Amino acid sequence: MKQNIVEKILVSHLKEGEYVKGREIGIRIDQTLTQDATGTMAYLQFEAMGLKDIKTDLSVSYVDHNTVQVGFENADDHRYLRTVAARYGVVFSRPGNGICHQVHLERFGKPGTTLLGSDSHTPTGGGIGQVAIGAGGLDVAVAMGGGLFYTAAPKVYLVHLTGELKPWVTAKDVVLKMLELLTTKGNVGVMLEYGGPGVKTLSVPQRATIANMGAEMGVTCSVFPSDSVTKKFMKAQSREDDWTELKADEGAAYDRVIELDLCEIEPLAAAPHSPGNVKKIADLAGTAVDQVCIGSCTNSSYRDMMTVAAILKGHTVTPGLTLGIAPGSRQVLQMLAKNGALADMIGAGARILESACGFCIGNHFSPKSGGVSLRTSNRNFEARSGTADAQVYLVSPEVAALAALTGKFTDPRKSHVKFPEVHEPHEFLADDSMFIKPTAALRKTEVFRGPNIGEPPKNDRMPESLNGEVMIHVGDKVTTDHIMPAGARLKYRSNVPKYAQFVFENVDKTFPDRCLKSKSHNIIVAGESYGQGSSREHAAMCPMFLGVKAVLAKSFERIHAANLINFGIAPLTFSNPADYDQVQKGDKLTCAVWHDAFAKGLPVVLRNERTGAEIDCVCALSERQRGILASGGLLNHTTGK
Ligand code: MIC
Ligand code: SF4
Repeated sequence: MKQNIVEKILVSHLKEGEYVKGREIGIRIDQTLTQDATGTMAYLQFEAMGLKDIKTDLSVSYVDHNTVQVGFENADDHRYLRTVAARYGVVFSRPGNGICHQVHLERFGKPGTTLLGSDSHTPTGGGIGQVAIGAGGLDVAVAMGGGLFYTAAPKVYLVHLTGELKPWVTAKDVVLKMLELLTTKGNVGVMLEYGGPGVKTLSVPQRATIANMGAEMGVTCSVFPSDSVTKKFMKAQSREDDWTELKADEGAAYDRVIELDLCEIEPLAAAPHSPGNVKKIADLAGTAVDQVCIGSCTNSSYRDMMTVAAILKGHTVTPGLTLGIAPGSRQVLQMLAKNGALADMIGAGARILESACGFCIGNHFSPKSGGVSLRTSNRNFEARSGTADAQVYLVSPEVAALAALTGKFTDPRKSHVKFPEVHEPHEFLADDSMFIKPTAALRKTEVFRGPNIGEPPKNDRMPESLNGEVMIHVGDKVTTDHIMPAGARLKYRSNVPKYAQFVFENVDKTFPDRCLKSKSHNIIVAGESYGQGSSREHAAMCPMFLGVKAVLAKSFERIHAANLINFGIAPLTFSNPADYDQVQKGDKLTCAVWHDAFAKGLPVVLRNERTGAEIDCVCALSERQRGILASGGLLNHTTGK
């Protein structure tokens, strides 16, 4: 049979199930990555499951999210992560080494392999030809221990690229165009494969930018072929031996083909407050800008940074505007330092930020009240920047750098700045000294647990019957940033009782307290695409801690639905979406056969005690998932509780 790239990788890793579209399959995971914000819980769960050895080819623990370190919490987390990695045989990437996705692409990503990461932008690895998938920490912990990763055999869309990008048009604009076409919802169960003659015109970091923001469309991953461009990149990273060719068979089939002519794309931006709210830079030109932030796992490669340096060189950032630049990795930062580009940035007045997530996760650099911030990152959800009324636009590094000089949105094609011709280097600076690689001696390390490290929370098995109350009724596209804010609250990630006090902080501050006091089983009612965005399993774990037993929504995003199941919360969808309007906050929803609905796969029907109406729910889960729910989550399920 003729296979596309996705099929080649998935079928060669298939260990359970039949490869039939939409059906659950179990695949072997070759590599895993974690970051510190999701990592502590992932390793605590790894330990709680009694796992002792890493069974993947490679597992890496990065520290890149919580590097601000106000208070002891983050530093203690870092020490736990370093010691637990040493103990179990995980590679540890020390703080300062860079953002997980950028560093993984540079040093570890291998074409044709599977990568599972506890971060929703793990699909960045698709730029180098990996099936790279984001998941909750618990799924990653299972994979580290040699367990399979379960997902539905996907629909595969081919994005057929032709032509070549014009000057000033970038990979960011390609993916914003894709977001305009596919939008941020309705793409669950889809993997994107890029192909066609346009692919060879894109470098690996450009491909990675495009694969990175597939997360914003809700696709499971995006994969590029591995070709001579990939080989060149890997050779320049001194990793030529890791290269293999990867291409679709001639005549391979796809569920949909999207034609995209690179010549026709123009500079774009995602306007507040969604990555899918795409506008033309030409139409925004002249709008005043207060802040510019360049970096994040989307756009912080060597070439991005060199382009920015070339634009800034010899100029000064306009008064009243602040420019922050965070090179994506220590490799990039060191190269900029050595070749003088860093001096050009500093000379222009840029504030050089650590090679970490920083501004992107709202950890620092929040804009002023109502400020317009241009960022090269991937998410502009309301309040994510740390300033509730800020207006965040997502743009290319080129557009960002120009705005820093002019103080306004500037169409680069009309500016007087010369287009910087920057090429990929023949040799990157490959210095792995900030990785701690596992050794037999390190396996004797004692694991350090500071006061911020709590136990993973436990859950009861599903109750026999549901005696529920709707504690909150929210609309469409509620993101995990709405459910579980990060930013200043991020430091409580390892302490669930504390972090749970902030569930829905920016939506309804009374939610946690009401849940804890309630005598019923708590229920969340939501619209379309509930749980968009981050993979943070705390958006399920903390509601579980608050006694939430079900989320009833019009639809769910993939990673969040899987996290809900892992933490024993039933993700139910309305059979009839109109029922959404018939349910109100405070309604009592009951179900006499609740546990058995999952244990035996019976239909789930809820009764609204206020109206007497019956609500038919869809609970389209595999037998494995129903078993997990009935047990009250994956930890109980695997430990036999
Ligand atoms: C994000 O971009 O929202 C994060 C922070 O990287 C998250 C992970 C997290 O919440 O720790 C993600 O994308 O999964
Ligand atoms: Fe870090 Fe931002 Fe990338 Fe998330 S999206 S991994 S916070 S840089």
